[in-house]
Amino acid sequence: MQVVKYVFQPHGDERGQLVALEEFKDIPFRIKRVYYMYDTVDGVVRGKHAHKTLQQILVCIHGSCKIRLDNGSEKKIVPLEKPYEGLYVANNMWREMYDFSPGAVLLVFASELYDESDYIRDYDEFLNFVKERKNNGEN
Ligand code: T46
Repeated sequence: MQVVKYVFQPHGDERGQLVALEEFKDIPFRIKRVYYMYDTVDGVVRGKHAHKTLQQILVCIHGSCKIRLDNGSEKKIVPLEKPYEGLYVANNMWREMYDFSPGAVLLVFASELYDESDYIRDYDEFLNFVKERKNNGEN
């Protein structure tokens, strides 16, 4: 499984750092939605789903957390610890976010508007989805 992590260019000077992200340049899709999570309760695991079409870039802009990615046959754990790093998460990837440090803020850029019907929340359904895509010659 290939993990795609972007390292964004900070504009640093004596005042501190600034990161600017533009669609199709730093973010590989049109940004239709931005959301973020904070005050995450200690020990909690978020996510536990995949998507039919949604692509996202996850940036832990404060603190740290871990992302578990699962493509149906392989799993990888990706730590997000830097505000200038973005993890690309494709639709067909089961994702779990956990191990949030106190005060962590996870910012997400999404390629689509919120749509509950795009979620695959059942793991067996996810495995079937991945299998069908493979049978159809899709990634
Ligand atoms: C994902 C991971 C990384 C909305 O109303 N609009 C939104 O855009 C989103 C993302 C959520 N919601 C509502 C739906 C639920 O009532 O906010 C509540 C929490 O959402 P959810 O349980 O889906 O949150 P996570 O942290 O499990 O997952 C989220 C995204 O939903 C998901 O697409 O990939 O973050």
